[in-house]
Amino acid sequence: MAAIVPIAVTTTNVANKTLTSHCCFCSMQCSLMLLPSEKSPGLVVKPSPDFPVATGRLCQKGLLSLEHVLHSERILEPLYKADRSRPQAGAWQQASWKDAYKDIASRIQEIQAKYGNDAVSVYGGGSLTNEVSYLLGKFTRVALRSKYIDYNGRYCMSSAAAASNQAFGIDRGMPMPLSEIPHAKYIILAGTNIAECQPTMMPYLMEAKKNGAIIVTIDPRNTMTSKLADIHVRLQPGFDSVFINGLLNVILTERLHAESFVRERTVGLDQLSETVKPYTAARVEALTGVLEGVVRTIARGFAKAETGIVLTARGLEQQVNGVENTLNYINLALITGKIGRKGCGFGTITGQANGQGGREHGQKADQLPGYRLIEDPAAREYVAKVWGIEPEELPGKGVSAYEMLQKIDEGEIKAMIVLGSNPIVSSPNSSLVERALKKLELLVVVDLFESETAKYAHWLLPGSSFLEGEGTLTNLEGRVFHRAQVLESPGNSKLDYRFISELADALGRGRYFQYEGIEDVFNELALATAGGKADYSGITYERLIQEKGIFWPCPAKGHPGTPYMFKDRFNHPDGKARLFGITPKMPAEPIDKDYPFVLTTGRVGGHYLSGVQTRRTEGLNKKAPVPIAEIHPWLAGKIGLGTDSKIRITSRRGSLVFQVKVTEGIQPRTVFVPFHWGEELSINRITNDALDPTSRMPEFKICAVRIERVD
Ligand SMILES: Nc1nc2c(c(=O)[nH]1)N[C@H]1C(S)=C(S)[C@@H](COP(=O)(O)OP(=O)(O)OC[C@H]3O[C@@H](n4cnc5c(=O)[nH]c(N)nc54)[C@H](O)[C@@H]3O)O[C@H]1N2
Ligand SMILES: Nc1nc2c(c(=O)[nH]1)N[C@H]1C(S)=C(S)[C@@H](COP(=O)(O)OP(=O)(O)OC[C@H]3O[C@@H](n4cnc5c(=O)[nH]c(N)nc54)[C@H](O)[C@@H]3O)O[C@H]1N2
Ligand code: SF4
Ligand SMILES: [Mo]
Repeated sequence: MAAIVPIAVTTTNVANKTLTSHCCFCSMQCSLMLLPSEKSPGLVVKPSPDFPVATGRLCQKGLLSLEHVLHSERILEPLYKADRSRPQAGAWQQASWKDAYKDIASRIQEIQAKYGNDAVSVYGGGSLTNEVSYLLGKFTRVALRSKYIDYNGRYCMSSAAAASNQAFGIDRGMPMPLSEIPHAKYIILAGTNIAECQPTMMPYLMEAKKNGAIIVTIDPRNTMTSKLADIHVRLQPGFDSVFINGLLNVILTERLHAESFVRERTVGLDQLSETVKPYTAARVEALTGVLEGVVRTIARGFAKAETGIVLTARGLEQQVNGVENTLNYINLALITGKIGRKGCGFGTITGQANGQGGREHGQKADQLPGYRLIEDPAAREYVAKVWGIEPEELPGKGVSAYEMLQKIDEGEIKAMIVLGSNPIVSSPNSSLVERALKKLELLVVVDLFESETAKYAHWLLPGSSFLEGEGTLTNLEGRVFHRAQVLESPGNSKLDYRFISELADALGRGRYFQYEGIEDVFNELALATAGGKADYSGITYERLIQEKGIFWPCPAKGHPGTPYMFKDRFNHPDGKARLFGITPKMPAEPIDKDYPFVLTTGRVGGHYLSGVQTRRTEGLNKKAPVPIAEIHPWLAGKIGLGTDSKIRITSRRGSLVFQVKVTEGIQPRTVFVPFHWGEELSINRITNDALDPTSRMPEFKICAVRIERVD
């Protein structure tokens, strides 16, 4: 590791002797400490017992998280491309922040004068703190006065959020803390690979197992997580709702449902019962290949278990039917009465570091802080008052992340500021994204590195890493916590929140962005959320530091926070949850004779998302330097795969070649490819950009492909 960035330790933490922070990667948000070390770079990361979530544990990514922060490729100065017409071709030139602001602001003003305010857009991320997420939303509406903002969480939690809102009237990924898991006697894990994606959650599942829990995993692959399972259901991607209807059918026909809970706390049973009637266990076996007996065993086991938990993640959510799939898993938890009491709950596992908080404070196209809807007159009035503007000055709702990229391609959006995302690697059908980025008159990327997206930028500005930016985040359980600053910003890099305020100033809107420090931003955020669904108004930095985290909603100063929601009521006005009978639909691109196999995509344990950080971490990259496609021996035989062969995967959008691993542990018609790489190793060049009609989530998990041997 070439550590050329000088490390300066600030006074913020010296008082504590050890420097503590939280890992920048997944939503577990494990706490870590930086201890002095003899070895370069002079600090070493150790797990910290300081945070009651993953006490004393870090996975490989957390242990190595310092490496990218100090990496020699960190961007340390504002950079620009002189040739504005073809930025991706020229070399970077260095500039001062003053010149950067001047040029960016004047180009934004020119573009807005010519095409209107909405021609400038913002694309945020779920790794950013609550404060930065909040400021990005405010900046777009108040400084740019544009309706176009969305963020990478659209690709992550949007189906889960829509389903939770429909069923429960509120979206907190896990409405109960992780500490409920060990009390569950039956646990269903669907489309979630916890062992690789939230490794420090595994001890909770292991403890449950020790306490006698049955664990069922539902996934097209036998994963590291399914090793823990008593039953693994190996489904072809796209069949979750068929399978769940089978479970619901057995439970309802055998009258195993929780009658009084369903009567008192839910509405919609009749419609649900009608819908699932045709899905007998025998029919589900015929449709999915899952044996009738297995359907019955799981249905009876879960319904009769004294306590139980259902957890879902992207496997079934990143589909055009992602909202409906999630709703069907919620049905299962509701009709069996497994919500609202000890050892029970339904949760969808949030992905990114601040995937929960990042979706609450106005980065989403249709939302204002606290989950308020931007088209709700009362919400507009309240937030406008907090921001010191008139409600009429607030724009309306924009469109989802991928649709913004489409609008660039169509010519409606002319400029974009990307902060905390790498959309050319993480968006589906990325040749459209490439074409769109090339059309932009102004692309500003604020990042730690020259990401694949930054290669198309006119300006690449040095942002702040997790060790530099103080702020608050909200973990997968809805626990808000404070993350201290540990290092000074290296070189001429800048705290993300300062960049946003200073650019607002350059645009002549600085009076709305006057903050002494980050705590000021939080206090304004807390006020803006008061009375909203995600209410932070009782939270202060002082409390967060003293209490080591507070669960929202926390609507008043002395309020203890809400670790466990839905004990007595759900968030719909009548207090009841909604059941939705789901008639399973086809994926956008079903297999056919030309494209006879299903491509699904996801993650490996050692890399994170678009890989910009983890591909620069030697210890992680060594283990997985390139993506490996997984196929079944049956499929390998069919294409005549030899020991040294690679495979070519072709979808309707293009063709890519991958190294291959043959494994019994995958559904025979399915090929799995991780998405952490760019350019010709980026699987998103060939994924499908069909969107869920409600959540606008792309169908990352299913597209039809052809597979050939390459020697
Ligand atoms: N190591 C690592 N950890 C991470 C991340 C990372 O990039 N790397 N990213 C973080 C983020 S942002 C997120 S969102 C989470 C994601 O966490 P997960 O959702 O757990 O991760 P994925 O690998 O995308 O998908 C999970 C599983 O879904 C399965 N699957 C595919 N299609 C289907 C289907 O139709 N039905 C069902 N039931 N399963 C299906 C896949 O085989 C895969 O094993 O992880 C977080 N943690
Ligand atoms: N095929 C396929 N595609 C997928 C998925 C899938 O399962 N399959 N999953 C989707 C999901 S769930 C997600 S969440 C998205 C994520 O997709 P992306 O948002 O593209 O992923 P990241 O790699 O987190 O991008 C973050 C970028 O911001 C930078 N960065 C990190 N922290 C900071 C910070 O604090 N400040 C600044 N200024 N920059 C920072 C990083 O260096 C990196 O370049 O990918 C989605 N795409
Ligand atoms: S489990 Fe998640 S938060 Fe914890 S160390 Fe690993 S990547 Fe970081
Ligand atoms: Mo995600």
